[in-house]
Amino acid sequence: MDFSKIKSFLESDECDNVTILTHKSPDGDTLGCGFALCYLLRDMGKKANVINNEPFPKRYKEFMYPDYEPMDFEEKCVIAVDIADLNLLGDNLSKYKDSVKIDLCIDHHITNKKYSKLYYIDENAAAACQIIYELIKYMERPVTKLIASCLYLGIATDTGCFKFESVTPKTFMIAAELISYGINHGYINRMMFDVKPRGVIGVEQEVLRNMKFCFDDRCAIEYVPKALIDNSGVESAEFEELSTIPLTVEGVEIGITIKEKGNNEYKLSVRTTEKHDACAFCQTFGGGGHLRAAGCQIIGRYDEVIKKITDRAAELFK
Ligand SMILES: [Mn+2]
Repeated sequence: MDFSKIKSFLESDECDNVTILTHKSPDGDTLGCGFALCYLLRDMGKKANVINNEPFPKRYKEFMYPDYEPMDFEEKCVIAVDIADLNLLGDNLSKYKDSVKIDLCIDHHITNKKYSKLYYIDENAAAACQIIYELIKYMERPVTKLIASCLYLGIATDTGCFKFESVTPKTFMIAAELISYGINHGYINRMMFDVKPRGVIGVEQEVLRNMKFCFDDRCAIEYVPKALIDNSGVESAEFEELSTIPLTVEGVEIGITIKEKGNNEYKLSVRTTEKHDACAFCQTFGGGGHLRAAGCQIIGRYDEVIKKITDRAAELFK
């Protein structure tokens, strides 16, 4: 798949009244793609909306959708961004889980299921927002300051503020061009990576206190009970960075975060150093993602879940 096909599709009459799908528990990358694409299409005179399983997080509002209003139309076209698997849409968007309904998918996950009619997948892109930027340039459409802000935020957050090994010269080149549109990148970085609500600190204290180490301290596991998040008074998007904590401990090669989602329902986030493949780890449980950061869902009693995870980790430390 190349940009020329995507360009002609986006310019065609077929591509109007567009619903843009973003993944559940939305992060900066999926929303950055969604809104940048939405503003691009609206600028081309088309009708487009972004939708998500949950309300859009307040955390990203000033940078991505300060004045966003959904448009009224009868949907003709559906585009998915940063979504590897239609299961990641969430229950409220389940009517889109039928792959014939998805016209185009733009993504950067190696584990993308290629569920759409058209797709553009570049697993070498550090963030899906990187692809959207290249696409807008390819189409010779204007990059507004708001579009630049959406895309910069998506790239910064998906790369841990340009720290991950997924970052390439192209990532920096694109980021450099994006900051030339006058966005306040220093402020975005500070709000995304340094500043957190008081409620998050309370949750981190609790989670750190109970962090478990195993396999000669090469694996760290933190557990986040649902009640802890619910009682924090902070929206869940603010806990995006929680899963990076275990790997910050010296000597840890695999950092695992277990978030309780419901009764016997857990979401795993796995982060690894260059010694291990986080994606392969999560694929064992039906999930996926990237080489150093991946996720999956596990159903079962907590003790069973812990056993499954440690058994899987044991294979790596044999
Ligand atoms: Mn992404």
